[in-house]
Amino acid sequence: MTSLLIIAVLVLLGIAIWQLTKIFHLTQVGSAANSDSSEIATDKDNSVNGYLMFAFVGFIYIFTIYSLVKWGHLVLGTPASEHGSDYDNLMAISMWLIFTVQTITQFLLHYFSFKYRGKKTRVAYYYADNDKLEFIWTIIPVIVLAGLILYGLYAWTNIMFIDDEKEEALYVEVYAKQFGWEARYAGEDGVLGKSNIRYIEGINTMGVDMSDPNAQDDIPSTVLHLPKGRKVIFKFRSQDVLHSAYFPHFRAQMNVVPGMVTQFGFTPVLTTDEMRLDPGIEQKVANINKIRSKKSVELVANGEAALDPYTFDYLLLCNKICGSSHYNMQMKVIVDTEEDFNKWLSEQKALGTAIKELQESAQEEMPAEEEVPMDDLAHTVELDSTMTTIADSTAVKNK
Ligand SMILES: [Cu+2]
Repeated sequence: MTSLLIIAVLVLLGIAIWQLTKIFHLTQVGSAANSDSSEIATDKDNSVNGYLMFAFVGFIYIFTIYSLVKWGHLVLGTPASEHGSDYDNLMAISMWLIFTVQTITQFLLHYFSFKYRGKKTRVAYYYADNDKLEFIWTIIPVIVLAGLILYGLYAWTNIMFIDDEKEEALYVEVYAKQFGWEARYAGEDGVLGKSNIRYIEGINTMGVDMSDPNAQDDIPSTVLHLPKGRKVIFKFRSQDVLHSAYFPHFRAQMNVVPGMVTQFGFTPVLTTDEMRLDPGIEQKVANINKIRSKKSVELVANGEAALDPYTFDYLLLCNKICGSSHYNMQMKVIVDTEEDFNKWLSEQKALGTAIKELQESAQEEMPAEEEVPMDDLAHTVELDSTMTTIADSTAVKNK
């Protein structure tokens, strides 16, 4: 509210000054100081504008250098996936190209505006066209852009190509909803069971179709564990609105669309522990902890608890503004060695087992006459023809 008032006061002040200058101008009409009252620019006006052009290009250069020095360290650093370096390479080439071209063209634009600024004695030179010149300034961008686009397409197909025949790939479903993520591992059969929003019930929060034999060994998880050096193929589903699964450290992002399955695959190359030892990450962590300890001093002074020190973890973030808590829609990603990953996975409970156990314990607690049917989850809905189509379209087929 205070800032709104300040803005209103500043706007009103601006209007007042503007009106005052108008009144001042009106009082000067006819006086000697304002003899040249025409709207046509004089040599002096043109000179001032010419030098301002120079000043502006100087400002652009200085601000660019300042930005690079001040914020340059905020880039992501070492990529943690196999395709990450290709991606970074493409980004670096594009950025350097744009940077160089813009530095040169901005200088030329502003320099010529200065050099050929208006003068009473100067007459414009009539120059119709020059085929050779036009050919040169058309063909150079064509060649450069074609090269860049071809390289981009090559990198894109390399990154996006998923070989479904590869046996060793790990299939993981990533399920998005307002405002969080869940993961489901395909289990021993390597096939994710069918799923549909209509099957969501109790602990079956992802709507897995428990009548599908492939679904029995599926493993749900609230933390995304990934093995280092093994291709992981993600199948994305959304429960409600459009989300976007964004793994910044792995240079990966894919839209998560309700009613369909999207996919993306990458191979992690650095475990969480290895990434924590990366000099860039160590620097970032030190920075964050410096800010946190400063903040903690304030908090403690106000009688509140101090902040915990930060340790690095990979994150899966939502990168589509999907509602009020979008900013906090994230899931921890842990990259382990293949051994540690397999050990972790073997300790997890399959969804089929978890549901069965829950039903059994519920049955024990209930009196004998009120028996809970064992296939309670399997017969949740009798599918009509439309719903079968939906279920088929969202069914995840891996093999
Ligand atoms: Cu979201």
